[in-house]
Amino acid sequence: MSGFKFSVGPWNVHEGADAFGPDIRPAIAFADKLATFRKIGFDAVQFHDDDAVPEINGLREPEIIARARDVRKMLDDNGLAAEFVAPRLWMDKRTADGGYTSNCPEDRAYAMWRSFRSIDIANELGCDKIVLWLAREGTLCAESKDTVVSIRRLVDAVNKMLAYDPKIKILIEPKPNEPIDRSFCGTMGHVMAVSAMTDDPSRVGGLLESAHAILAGLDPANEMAFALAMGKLWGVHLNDQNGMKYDQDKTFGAENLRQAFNQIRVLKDHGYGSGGEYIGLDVKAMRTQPVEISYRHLENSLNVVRLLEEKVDRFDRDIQKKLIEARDYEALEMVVLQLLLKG
Ligand code: XUL
Ligand code: MN
Repeated sequence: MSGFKFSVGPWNVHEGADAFGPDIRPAIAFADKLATFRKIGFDAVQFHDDDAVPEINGLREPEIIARARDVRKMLDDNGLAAEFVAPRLWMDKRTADGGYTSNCPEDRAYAMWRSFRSIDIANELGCDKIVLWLAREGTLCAESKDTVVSIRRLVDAVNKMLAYDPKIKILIEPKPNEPIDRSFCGTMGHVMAVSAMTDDPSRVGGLLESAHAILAGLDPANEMAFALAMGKLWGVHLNDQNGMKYDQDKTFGAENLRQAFNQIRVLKDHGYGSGGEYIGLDVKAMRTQPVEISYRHLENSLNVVRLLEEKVDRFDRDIQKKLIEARDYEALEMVVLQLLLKG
């Protein structure tokens, strides 16, 4: 039994295409995904704007709202909530140079249009969180953008979203690179700094994805702790990653169990979830996985979280305290390794 509530995105069950090869599994209908999500233990769904309203660019605002309302009914029918809506600002030609920080004013206006529509959709789905994964907000050519101007543009875009809806919260999901080379918002420290620059820092927080922290050469649990210390960790994307290469979105704990243990430890120790926050997963099935068993990575990740919650409960805090007092960190490390190695 977990003390957490869990969420997942429809993109986490996918057709297996990667940068070097096409789809390899048939698509699973959105309605079927919802039913299976509920069955395997999820409480909520994460959305991109066009996960909820496909072909959004070709629709007018009332139609977008009507379609989002239909999705709300599907969620209700399955006993699921919506966690957040994220504008997908990386698939359209108009975001080739970024959205909020594009050099072209028309592109920036398009990015705002998608952001406002995401807020409209969130309102229909009954959630108050907008996630900004700033996919192309950075540079491919270092000299192509003025970074100072770009950071101000980013803050300006967030301010416009805050003004559009006085109840909406913005969660920035940092990532240091991919698909962009030099990201403007690569770590949780950047996110907290951007938050502080906005018109209402109390409504701008962070979502930490494990793999993104590892790609930045940082420890995911430490990154989570940084935002927790500021009361601003409002979402997580648990997954795993084998070193600093392409974004892998592996099953949580599959590469580094101790790092995974410490993420659950920091979340549990600091009451993550008590404000309604979800343990979100952002994991992808391997390309080799047959469609009939293409939810396995989600089930495995949920199981790893639950097993690590037990390990955190069994972590002997008295011994931890004594070894800290004795400054015997070698022994403390072994206590953790034994905890993880023994059944
Ligand atoms: C990309 C990534 C995204 C965001 C949502 O690396 O993690 O899926 O989580 O837009
Ligand atoms: Mn993510």
